[in-house]
Amino acid sequence: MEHVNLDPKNIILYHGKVYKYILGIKKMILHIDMDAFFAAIEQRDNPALKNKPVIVSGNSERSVVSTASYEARLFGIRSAMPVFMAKQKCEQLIIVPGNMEKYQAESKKIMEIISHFSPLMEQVSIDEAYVDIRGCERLFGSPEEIALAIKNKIKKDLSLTCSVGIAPIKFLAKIASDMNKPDGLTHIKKHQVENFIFTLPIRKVSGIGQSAMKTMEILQIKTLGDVKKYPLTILTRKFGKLGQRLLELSNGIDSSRVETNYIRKSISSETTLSKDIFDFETIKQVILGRSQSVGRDLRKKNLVCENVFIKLKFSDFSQITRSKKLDAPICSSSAIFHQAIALYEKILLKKKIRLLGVGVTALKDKNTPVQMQLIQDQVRPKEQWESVDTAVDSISEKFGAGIIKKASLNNLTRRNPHGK
Ligand code: TTP
Ligand code: MG
Repeated sequence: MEHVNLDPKNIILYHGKVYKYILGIKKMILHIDMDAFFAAIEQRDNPALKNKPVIVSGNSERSVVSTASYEARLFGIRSAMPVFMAKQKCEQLIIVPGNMEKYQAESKKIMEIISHFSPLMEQVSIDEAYVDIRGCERLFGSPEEIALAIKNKIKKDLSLTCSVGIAPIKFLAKIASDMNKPDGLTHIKKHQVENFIFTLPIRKVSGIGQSAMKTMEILQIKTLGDVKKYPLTILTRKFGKLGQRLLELSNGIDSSRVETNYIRKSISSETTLSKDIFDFETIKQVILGRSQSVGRDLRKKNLVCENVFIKLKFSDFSQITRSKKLDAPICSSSAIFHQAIALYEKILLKKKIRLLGVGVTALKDKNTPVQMQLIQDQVRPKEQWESVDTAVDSISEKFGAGIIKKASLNNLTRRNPHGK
């Protein structure tokens, strides 16, 4: 569906038709970009910096601004500006040295939050990502609702704001996220695309360098729509490959997709039990059920894990987690089960259990070139477990995940029918 005949002749002759065809694609892309990312983190962590003009940078003669808080931007301070110049623009400017480790850690948390809304996610820098949300609407609502949910979750969990752009084409989603910063939400709807492109200042299109901008001036190309005044031969002569891309974009054609490069950092499954329990045999069976569910999810995504954890919530609602780093990656349900049970057996149980969860972290692509050493099960050799997993997975796929489970699990898992 995404393959479009990009023969420039067709675009020019039939651009109206091609345009319609492109916009018929059921694609809805979100671009999420954190606001004044490094500075916002510093302002969050140090109340003395709140609502103040702050830049993050080195403090030497040669330093440049890495980012400026929105308060500092009011003075005309921008990223990449020499610090001495920033100081001239604002006397009360506060300079904070950067802490890359902290920013990376926050970035990870943000990407993890976003990844829960769609598996089609592409992280493009430390503070921005695209997600293709087609197919997620039934789960999370309209594009605006999804964007708001992402914004709210990031705000609630991390006390940071972001701006989100929504559009049916990737390059427009990025432009949209920049339009109402900070804390913005901008949706370019399908019927607005043609007009939007027509009036979009050409400097807003990424990938146009200074010398190309000069040529634009000479050719009187002020908006993306102006590009259509010229045939492809002239555009490629003047701009090389960029010429063709600009012509495509001016016709609403952006065949670039969201290239999934993000792997969720954890998979887990938990059940609130229909009654609080103490009995080991029953607990074991619940852990088995959750391990099967996690294993199935891992294998479906072609992942392996190097860390297993369990979560227990007790009758008084207190909760604990226990985790174990493994020597080698695993993905079989039995191996996950054995690790989870070993973790459970180390806990001295004093209260009845209300909720049980099993999860895995440190996920990797199964094809990562490490030696796959599945933990041997005492009862069945590894190959047999793998074939059991495959059989269980395919039956679950056909008839639903709940079809295969031990009979005694059935009465236990009714309190929360959605218990994952
Ligand atoms: P940006 O997203 O470009 O900027 P920002 O998040 O600070 O502000 P905005 O609200 O406009 O999105 O970059 C993300 C981070 O990358 C930024 O906080 C600091 C760093 N960065 C640099 O170190 N040098 C630079 O020149 C730029 C542009 C960013
Ligand atoms: Mg940003």
